[in-house]
Amino acid sequence: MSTTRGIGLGTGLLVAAMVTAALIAILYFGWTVIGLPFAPFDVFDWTARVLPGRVIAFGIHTMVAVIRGLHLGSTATTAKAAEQAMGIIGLFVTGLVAGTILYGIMPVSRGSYAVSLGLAFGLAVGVPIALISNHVGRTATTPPAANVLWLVAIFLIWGSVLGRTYWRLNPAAATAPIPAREGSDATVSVERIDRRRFLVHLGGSTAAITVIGAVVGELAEGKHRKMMLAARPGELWSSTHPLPNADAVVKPVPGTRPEFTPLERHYRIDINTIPPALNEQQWRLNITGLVEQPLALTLDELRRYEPLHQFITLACISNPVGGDLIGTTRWTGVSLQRLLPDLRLRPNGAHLKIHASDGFFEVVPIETIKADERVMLAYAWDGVPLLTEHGFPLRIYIPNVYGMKQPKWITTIEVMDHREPGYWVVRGWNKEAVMKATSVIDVVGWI
Ligand SMILES: Nc1nc2c(c(=O)[nH]1)N[C@H]1C(S)=C(S)[C@@H](COP(=O)(O)O)O[C@H]1N2
Ligand SMILES: [Mo]
Repeated sequence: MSTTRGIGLGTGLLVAAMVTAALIAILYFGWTVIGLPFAPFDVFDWTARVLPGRVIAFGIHTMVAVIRGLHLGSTATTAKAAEQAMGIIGLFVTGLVAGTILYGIMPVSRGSYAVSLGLAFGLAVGVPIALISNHVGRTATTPPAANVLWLVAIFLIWGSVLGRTYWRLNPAAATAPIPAREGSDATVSVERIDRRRFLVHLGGSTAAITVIGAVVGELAEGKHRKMMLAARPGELWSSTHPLPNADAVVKPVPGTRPEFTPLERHYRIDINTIPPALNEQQWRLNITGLVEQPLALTLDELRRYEPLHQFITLACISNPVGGDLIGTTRWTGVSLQRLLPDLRLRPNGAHLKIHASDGFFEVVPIETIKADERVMLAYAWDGVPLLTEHGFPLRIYIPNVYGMKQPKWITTIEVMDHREPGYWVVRGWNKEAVMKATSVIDVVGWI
């Protein structure tokens, strides 16, 4: 009854699934509790940047259609959750595939080879993931060297556990120390019990790690989220001021979407699984390129300029008619027209390239700024500093174009003598992205 390939593919997959699930839970725990990198999100974000724009557009379009078609709730929130799930599933499947290959080529003769082979697999999977994660660097708040060490170490452990387990589950290996008589029923049943016990043991410990990692991580995450949402309700401009249309004769029917979008209901769209968290103390608005003197402005310096307040409706180009990827709030910032003289451009400076911390960018002609004082660098929405997910500490407003041309999390303004296409235009999206007027009837009321 004894065979050389003693464990079936099903068992092999089960082992890889258990060990990879535990690995993901440990990464999650390390991220939420200590701030170490959560590789699945970083790798997802990297993929979203390198894939062709058409593929991404198709993905977004499909996701929006499915979320709307199935009434899955807020498009932006559901889409972000789906992206995060895709990142995690991506790592899980990578673990399954790598585990299955490892299992397929596992030598049965010597345990030490098995562990070395497992370690080699850990390196082969872990090193690229660590490099990509560090390159994107979105999730980690710990130093880069620590991040690479952590990820490589975790994947080495993953590989060695897999290697050892596959070898251990193999009857040829398991019986090696016992003088086994081929075909002896006694030996086979001892082996079976022993392997089953081993599997149960492995299942128990990986399940425990997975559950503890996920639960503790989730608790830590919940705390962060609450802290972020503690958006001082009394400080909101809208909580102490009537809206401009407050005493209009025509009143909207109940159920009509509000003309002013509550901050926590404003859609969020960007290329990040986790929004960049910039630190106000360390942050500067760098002015570089064709200027007499490079500058590094603090947020307070920008706030000292006369503020400009505007009610702005922002929409995503992926918003279908009647969709929820659109929102209106009161933006506060400094008009670029007002700021321009202080930037001291060289005579050939004709365009501003706006760089964001996530690699997003857009180019604005000086002409546009000179012609329209509404172009502004905004630091507040509804009277409070921008929320992290909406671009803290600084974003731009350019009238009449879709969100895809309006960087959040701005870090640098580079003065150039030529125009360049923006992030999404480079990826083949609409060049002008001029916002189309839309009108929606949310509910019909009658008297
Ligand atoms: N840095 C950065 N800015 C960005 C994006 C991004 O991916 N990165 N996405 C843009 C897109 S496509 C839209 S629709 C708007 C959405 O802004 P909001 O999330 O605050 O509603 O942000 C824009 N600014
Ligand atoms: Mo967008």
